[in-house]
Amino acid sequence: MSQEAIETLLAEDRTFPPSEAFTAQANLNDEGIYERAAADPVAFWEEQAKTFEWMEPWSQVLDWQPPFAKWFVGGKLNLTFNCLDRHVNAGLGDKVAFHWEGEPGDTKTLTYSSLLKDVSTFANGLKKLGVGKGDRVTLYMGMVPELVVSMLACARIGAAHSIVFGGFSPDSLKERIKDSESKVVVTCDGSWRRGSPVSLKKNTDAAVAEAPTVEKVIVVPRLGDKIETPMVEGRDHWWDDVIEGCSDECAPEPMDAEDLLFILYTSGTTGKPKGIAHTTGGYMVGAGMTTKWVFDIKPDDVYWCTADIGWVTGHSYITYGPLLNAATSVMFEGAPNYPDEARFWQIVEKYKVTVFYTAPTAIRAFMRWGDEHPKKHDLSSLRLLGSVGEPINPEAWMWYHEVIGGERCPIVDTWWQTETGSIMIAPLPGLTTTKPGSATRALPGIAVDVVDENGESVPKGGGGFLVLRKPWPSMLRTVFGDDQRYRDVYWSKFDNLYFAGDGAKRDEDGYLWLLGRVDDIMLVSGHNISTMEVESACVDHDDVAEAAVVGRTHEIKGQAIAAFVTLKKGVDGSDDKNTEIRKHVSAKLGPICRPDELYFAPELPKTRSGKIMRRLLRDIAEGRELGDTTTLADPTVVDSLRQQYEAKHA
Ligand code: 6R9
Repeated sequence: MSQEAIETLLAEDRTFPPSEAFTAQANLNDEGIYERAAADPVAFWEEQAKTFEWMEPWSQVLDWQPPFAKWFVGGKLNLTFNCLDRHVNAGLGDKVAFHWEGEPGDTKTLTYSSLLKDVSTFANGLKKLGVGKGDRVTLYMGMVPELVVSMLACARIGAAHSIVFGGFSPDSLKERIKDSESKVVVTCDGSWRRGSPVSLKKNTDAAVAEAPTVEKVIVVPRLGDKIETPMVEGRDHWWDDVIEGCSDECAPEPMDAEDLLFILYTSGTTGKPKGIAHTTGGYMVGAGMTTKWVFDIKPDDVYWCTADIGWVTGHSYITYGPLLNAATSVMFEGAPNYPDEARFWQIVEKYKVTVFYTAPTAIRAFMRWGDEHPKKHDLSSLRLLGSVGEPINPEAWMWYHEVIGGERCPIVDTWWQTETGSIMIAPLPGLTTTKPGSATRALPGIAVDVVDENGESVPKGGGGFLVLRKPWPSMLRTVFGDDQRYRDVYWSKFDNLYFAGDGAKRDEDGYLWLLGRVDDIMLVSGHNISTMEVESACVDHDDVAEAAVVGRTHEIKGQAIAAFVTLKKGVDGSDDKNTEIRKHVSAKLGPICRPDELYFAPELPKTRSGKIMRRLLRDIAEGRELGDTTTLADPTVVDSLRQQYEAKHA
């Protein structure tokens, strides 16, 4: 990192302490919790675990044989009992668990007692089809209530779910079904995508044709006669036929704390996707507690996480975390810009959403679409805002704070991963003074550090690799079926430290600034420069909506900086504008960080979960063949960028 760039970043002097009123009502408002947790993390997590209901107590809190952890050893529990029965037994049966809103505007209300019945009924249906404890079930569905019901039904009977995002191709689905050796696939006939019916069943058929472990396919009718749905005799069953005649009571299967709860595949830059394995007890404690602390969930809240359940954010913060806290949530099937760009704000107003959790990519899109959309709606119910998935640029943070939060809502920027299971770094909204762009500090009980190449902590003001020094309850236990890969990817860079793959910096106050994946850090004339900071400086220019920055090989400097920029609505991408933006970056971060090349792009290449794929831009900037593009949300985006790039370099 260049000295100028460090100084600029650390010069972020806007700070936002929680209001006294927020602190007074917050679930956590005693600063001492950090110290107590750090003094004895194992005892701290044991105390948290006791807030849930167990069928049998554990004999040991943590058995740590690096890098393999067992938490709450010998403890028995059922996660769905804690998500559902526990609340129904406490008299909350009529409380709304989900306000479900379909893309076309159809709605459903699921209460805690109705959800328990639906889960139990489908659990019995799965049993009838031969699914039992230890089996795996792949769920390839849209954002319909049956998806939540299916995941919980699996957990009810001790089968592990493996959810594959409904936007993935038949090939990706096939790979994941085969790796998990799933016995059953639950899918939908199709799903709505911006007003058009999209078939899911046909993709499932193509995948299952080459996945011999699958015995049964269960199909949820979402689109009905809007789409053609061929059924294979003997193998395929409609959802309604499966549950026909099933009892709505199903005793929760006693699960060992370390029994597999789910597998979720993450695709890295190379190799086949990794099946991240999470187990029952530790995951429950992590997802449950962080929801309570970070989102400050109260009985009257209406909480909305806009993620898809196909990603870990949806697992932990749509399904398990909120249900563990008896929360009322919104679950939304559609897109933020269909039928128009105000759809999210219309939903916030309709359900009087109080806690709202979304991603920087969405926030930057809202900024680009203009303030008029949120301004049309009453957002005064909001009291807390969250962000996840990528570093949030200070500019986007400020917009979120002002335009969506009306300057009154604390923002929790939450850093975590599929592998960590639950949030690791985030403000506690009643305690932490926030700074735009910083995820602030590790949660109580989480031992985050920033280290150099040798695994030594860097001093305040320095940057390096983000690591976790101690095991935590919701950590991944392994890569499904591949312990060696688990060691290699996460535990081999440093001895006994979990390496997250992200770069980070710690400022003089000890605040953490996430810099993105370490592969995305550039080396320009001997200076480490994070793509993230140059992007933030680009977005800081009034006309820029979004930016992606990569390094490309340069004979003299080692790497040269190339920036790909989308402009706000109505701004013209002239040569003058190009120079102006590059100068702006130079003025903010120092001349060393000034992009050598800047391209205007109508869209940036992103994964289906909204993360910018810099790897592909690097391929374009280096004039290389494009690597794997199967996880791209819109493959045409890279073709158009490549043409532009080649035209300029011809
Ligand atoms: C939850 C989720 C994990 C990667 C992670 C990091 C990036 C997530 C972030 C963030 C900066 C944040 N990331 N949250 N970077 N600030 N608040 O996104 O899981 O899909 O596994 O991605 O996402 O690079 O390593 P996953």
